[in-house]
Amino acid sequence: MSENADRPGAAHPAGAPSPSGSGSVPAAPTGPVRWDKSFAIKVLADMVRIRRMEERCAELYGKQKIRGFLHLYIGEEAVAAGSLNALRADDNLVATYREHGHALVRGLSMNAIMAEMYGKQEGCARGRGGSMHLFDRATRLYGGNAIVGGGLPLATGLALADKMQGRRALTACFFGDGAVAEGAFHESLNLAALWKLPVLFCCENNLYAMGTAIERYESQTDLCVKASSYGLPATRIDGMDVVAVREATQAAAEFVRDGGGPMFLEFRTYRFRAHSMYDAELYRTKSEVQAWKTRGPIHSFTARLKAQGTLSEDEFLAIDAAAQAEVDQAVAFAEAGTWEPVEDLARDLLTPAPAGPPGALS
Ligand SMILES: Cc1ncc(C[n+]2csc(CCOP(=O)(O)OP(=O)(O)O)c2C)c(N)n1
Repeated sequence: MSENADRPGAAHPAGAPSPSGSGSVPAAPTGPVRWDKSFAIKVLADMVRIRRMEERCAELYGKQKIRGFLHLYIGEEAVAAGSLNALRADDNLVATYREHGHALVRGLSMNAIMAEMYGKQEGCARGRGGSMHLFDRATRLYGGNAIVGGGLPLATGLALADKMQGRRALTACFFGDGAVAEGAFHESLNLAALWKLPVLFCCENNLYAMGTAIERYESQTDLCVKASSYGLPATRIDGMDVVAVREATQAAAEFVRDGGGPMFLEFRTYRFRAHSMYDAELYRTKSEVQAWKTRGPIHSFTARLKAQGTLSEDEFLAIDAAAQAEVDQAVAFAEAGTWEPVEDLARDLLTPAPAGPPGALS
């Protein structure tokens, strides 16, 4: 893996100094993993699949096979893999532009994701959305949203519809720390709390909004304080610890589904790559990034499983090889994909209503 520190056997210095930048680096998670082996391997494989898929996306971007914006999730995989493996298939999911991992864990095929990245019509949004707008009604993935905070009102509305229709499902809404500074965050939490809507607000706090550290744009950097001012329970979780993420999400999901109303989870995490593909990263030091990488979620989870004898190195290599093969297959699928014909371009546009007489209102 190109993120060398985050792989089995890589250097993992205990007690590495905290960076001078934003936030302190949590100690690497340790301790037993009390999951069935098959489940533990599924969660590990999900993280490895995300990592391998996105590493390839970065390469393909350099070759101009993938164009436009591309926001990688590398480093944050434990959040999607841990939380979405605690949800049910009939729960709704709303995410941001950094959503490739969420789509994959949700069950979209890597083929459909990669074809969408390429802009091919075999993609999950017929190639019209691209990286930031992965969408799939069959798995209840309601985007991929390029507007910071844009998913929160959508999730609140989905939950309102579910509540009115008596569906016992929740809507999990993922957003970055930057969204907490948006009006849409406050409007959504306010109404969701007032109407006791089944929304799980999942904040992926990677400590930066583009190149701005959280201390430089938030008056209150404890995001749980902000959320709980609306009267809903709010908890902070180590987002680099896939076990903690999954356990916390499962408990929260039960609370929300049982009619407890919305809940706010803040996952403290870190992106190892640039914000998007063009970013000189002048806002953080290399030592800060390195300190977080040594606590990478794939490395720490693998180390725990190995320490308790649940996973061997050969089994890890097999998971990794399967992920690489899946990526190869997805790239071949996207390469063989087709462009939407020009005559289809207006297909989803609404036909304008015939104009009435001047000044007429209907
Ligand atoms: C309403 C709005 N304002 C500004 C932008 C430009 N923008 C794109 S990403 C981003 C930073 C968001 O940071 P955060 O929510 O923490 O998510 P992260 O990228 O760290 O995952 C901004 C300001 C936007 N897309 N939408």
